Amino acid sequence: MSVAATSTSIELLAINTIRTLSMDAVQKANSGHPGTPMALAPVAYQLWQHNLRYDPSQPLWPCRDRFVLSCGHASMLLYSVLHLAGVRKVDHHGKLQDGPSITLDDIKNFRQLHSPCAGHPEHGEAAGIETTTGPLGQGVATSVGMALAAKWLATRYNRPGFELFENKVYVLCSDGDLMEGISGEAASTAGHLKLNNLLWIYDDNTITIEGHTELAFSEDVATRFEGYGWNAIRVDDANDTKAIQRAIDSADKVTDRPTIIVLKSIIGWGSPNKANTHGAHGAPLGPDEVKLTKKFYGWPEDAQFLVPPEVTEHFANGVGARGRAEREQWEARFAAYEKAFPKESGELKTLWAGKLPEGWDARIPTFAADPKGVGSRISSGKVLNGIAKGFPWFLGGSADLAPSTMTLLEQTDSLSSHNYAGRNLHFGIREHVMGAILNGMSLSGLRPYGATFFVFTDYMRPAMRLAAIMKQPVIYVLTHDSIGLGEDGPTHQPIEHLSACRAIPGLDVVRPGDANEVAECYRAAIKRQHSPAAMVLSRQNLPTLDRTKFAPASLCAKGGYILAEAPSGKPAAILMATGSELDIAMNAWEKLSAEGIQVRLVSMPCTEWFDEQDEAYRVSVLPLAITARIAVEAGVRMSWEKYLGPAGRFVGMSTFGASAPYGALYKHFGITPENVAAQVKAAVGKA
Ligand SMILES: Cc1ncc(C[n+]2csc(CCOP(=O)(O)OP(=O)(O)O)c2C)c(N)n1
Ligand SMILES: [Mg+2]
Repeated sequence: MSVAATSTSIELLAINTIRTLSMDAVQKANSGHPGTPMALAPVAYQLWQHNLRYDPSQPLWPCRDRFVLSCGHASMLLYSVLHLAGVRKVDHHGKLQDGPSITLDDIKNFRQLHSPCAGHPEHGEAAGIETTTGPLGQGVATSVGMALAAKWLATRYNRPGFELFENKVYVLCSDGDLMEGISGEAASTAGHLKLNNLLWIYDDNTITIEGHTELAFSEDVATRFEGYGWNAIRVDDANDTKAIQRAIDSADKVTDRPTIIVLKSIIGWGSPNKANTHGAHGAPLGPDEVKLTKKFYGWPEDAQFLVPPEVTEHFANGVGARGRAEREQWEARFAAYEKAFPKESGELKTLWAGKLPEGWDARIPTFAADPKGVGSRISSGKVLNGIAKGFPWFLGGSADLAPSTMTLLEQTDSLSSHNYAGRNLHFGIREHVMGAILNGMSLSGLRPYGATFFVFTDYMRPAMRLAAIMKQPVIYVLTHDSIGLGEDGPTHQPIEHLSACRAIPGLDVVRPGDANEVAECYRAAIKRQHSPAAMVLSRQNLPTLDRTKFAPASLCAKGGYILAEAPSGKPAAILMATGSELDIAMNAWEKLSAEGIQVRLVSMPCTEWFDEQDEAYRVSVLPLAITARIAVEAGVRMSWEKYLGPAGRFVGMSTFGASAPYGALYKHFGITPENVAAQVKAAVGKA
């Protein structure tokens, strides 16, 4: 390979600045991956300087192109570019600040506490980090949601002569990204949906941590992607910015497919010690090799964190000036659009402000008391539809289970390559990428939900975890939430999943106990704009409680509340339950009350919300003095210890379930009003 086959000297200087900043930061931190930033500096330069519609002075311009570094271990590449491009700082509320998003000092503090330059790019730490990456495969998968959101917004809001949304999504990805199965789900989906606004650039460097990709990866990636319905282009030299530009230009002309550019590169390019190119994955080069490499680049050997002023100026005159002009043109267009389309522009402004539309919850139904009741998946379906009517950018779908998860929105269309404005999404049987697509949509301002059986959160958990890390208010609609699903048996019966989901910090795990709790829990969940929520719903019918006799369901917003007090007002025990076990606990409460045993019944649809309440409220519901505490939940005990205390008792599951009608299963596993009542009696010493 040439030093830089066709780059001009200022380009080469800019590219080498990215490289040396990355090398120096990794060296100073004595940790991180310099080799990939060194190899990918030319393509990153080319994308930012000549292609991205991105105004560094307005990094949250909603119609910007998105750049995703899926190989998050190469984070210094992103930080170097954000610094050099002069991306401006934005605070945690999205307000522009003076000064740069990434300062040179931040780069000097790469991987140190409180530096926005974390080991892997963390969305929210600095403007320009469009999504959190690091778990390989998540970035490429999230990019599909971003591209889809751009298409949805364009189809819904563009008008002839007012092309507001034309944005694209550019992704750099690595061998690891494409080895991970989620990339297959993502590419399959993007190909099916013909997302021509999506471009992945695959760093085909034939090396991963253990060595040559021959060890574990031998497919022909271009052919694989052609099979997915993608356009595949090969570029043989990662230093050849002209060839890279030709490939991008040809991708631009393809109207019916996403594009992957398979870009051959040499990791640690420029480092003279070939043996070390392997080590360059996860290790700094070492001071001697840094010097030799700088010499090779024609760089002052002893200079560190050197940013030649002409490079800063070059970026300002490039992406800076171009991006600003594009954004200003767009703003003029939007100003005209506002006059011509006040309703649509009003919606967009609300969406961009991250606000809920006025009256969004006015059509959430309330449900009449009904001893037979309905499955909470059914009431969930009604509530989702009620919300959707007043919330235009609330949309979602299921991983091929809509008839079971009840997530189909009436009066709207399916989203497809023929109609990107549809609001019923069909993710196919691809839970993992569904989770990531929801993240990408949410990062683009939409309010998405995705549905599957609760047990299959195992297939989606990595993306749920990232939603929580990124504080994205994604909604998961998770039905068939326990042994209550019955005959499908242990593979389909979640046991540990409530506790496993509660273990994810920042994920609201919500398990409403009747139809009105479903309604109020959705109302509370949607209002929370900085945390994802898992709505955990039953297949089987749950009686709709008579709220004239019991506390109002609106108390669900507090996470846990006294549903029914001990008749004397002086409880000797507290009975807690969630979801489908609320009815079982209610039955036990009635039995015990009739026998004169004083027990308080607490409905606890969301422990995360409850834990957020002030202490006065929490102890008013769970007084410290009452140590006779019993929890009922058709899952494992793990997440209940904090409420149960040492004297607590738990009625639930400790093994996998079984295949049988659900009534038989509840009996078999002892989750019955009789057993609950017996446990309460034992706890208060009246057994
Ligand atoms: C899901 C996941 N598994 C494992 C890792 C740990 N890891 C970081 S980089 C890497 C492989 C690097 O190879 P490649 O993806 O080809 O990137 P390159 O080193 O070529 O930049 C691995 C396994 C990870 N980040 N994510
Ligand atoms: Mg590699």
